[in-house]
Amino acid sequence: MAILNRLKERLSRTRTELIGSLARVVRGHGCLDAELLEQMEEILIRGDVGVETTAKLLEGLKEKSRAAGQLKPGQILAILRQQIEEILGDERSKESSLPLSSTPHVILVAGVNGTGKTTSIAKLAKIYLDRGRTVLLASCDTFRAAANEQLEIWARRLGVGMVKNQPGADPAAVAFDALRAAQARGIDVLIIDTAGRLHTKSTLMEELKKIKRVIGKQIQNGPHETLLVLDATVGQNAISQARLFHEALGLSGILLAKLDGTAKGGIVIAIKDRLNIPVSYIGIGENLDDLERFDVGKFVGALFSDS
Ligand SMILES: Nc1nc2c(ncn2[C@@H]2O[C@H](COP(=O)(O)OP(=O)(O)OP(=O)(O)O)[C@@H](O)[C@H]2O)c(=O)[nH]1
Ligand SMILES: [Mg+2]
Repeated sequence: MAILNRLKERLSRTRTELIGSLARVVRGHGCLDAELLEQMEEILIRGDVGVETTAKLLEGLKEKSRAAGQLKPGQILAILRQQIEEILGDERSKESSLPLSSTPHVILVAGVNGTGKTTSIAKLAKIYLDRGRTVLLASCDTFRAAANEQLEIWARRLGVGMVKNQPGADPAAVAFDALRAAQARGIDVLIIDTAGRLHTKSTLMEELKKIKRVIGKQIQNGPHETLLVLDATVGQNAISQARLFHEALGLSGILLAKLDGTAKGGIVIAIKDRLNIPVSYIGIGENLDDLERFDVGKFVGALFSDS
């Protein structure tokens, strides 16, 4: 219960401004007509559910109402909730069992600058440490001089090792060294931080592909996870970022950071509906404990409570 309350509190802006507003107009209006549908559309789009996914949700409502006759407000909201749950699918939380496919289990973390990669990596490391796993971090953001330092601070706080090189070094070479070190030390999980921005000479995608290739040569099926960190506050642009990274890297999941403090949490629904890439984790704050495995039931439950 405490966990649900925390999630509810962190998602409060989306809960009140998206789901709460929908509930208010539905209850205030009383019946599903063109005017209500228009109001709902506006709220859904403002909450970043996206044009296509919004149209799909409202079409579903219209269909149900055609089949079942005039819907009561409670029914409208229940159908909406059910449709959102259907879009989000049945990804249940794997809270207690984070399977490790290999030793080390290698997680490559990518994303454009400022989305929350480094912070999220620290939180992810904490999740594994809390489950008794050993963790090594690799600082492959060799673009920014301060990047090593930033990850190093987290590594120190977490009490884990970190592999780095000089700014300007080849990120793939750092990844290679880190993997070697993880293998030599028998580390369970290697998490690789990467740059969000690069020199104009090379493209970010080529750099990331190279890191992936180098790891794949060194360890079977590596990297075992390729996570894209998206900033939940940037709006629909997150969808195009995800498309580009998925095309280049083949993502295993999305880590959606900064869901706290935004009213635009509808982006979760848009991501799943438009891209069909699982949202694996959500970031709900700036502290080490503020990362959760995404759980549809918990997420929808938190959003719809009080509505
Ligand atoms: N509120 C909130 N802030 C977050 C969350 N995740 C990250 N941040 C903040 O976002 C800012 C950027 O985070 P970083 O981890 O440095 O992002 P980055 O992607 O590594 O940035 P670059 O290395 O510059 O590309 C920091 O101020 C973080 O505290 C989150 O879930 N919630
Ligand atoms: Mg960073």
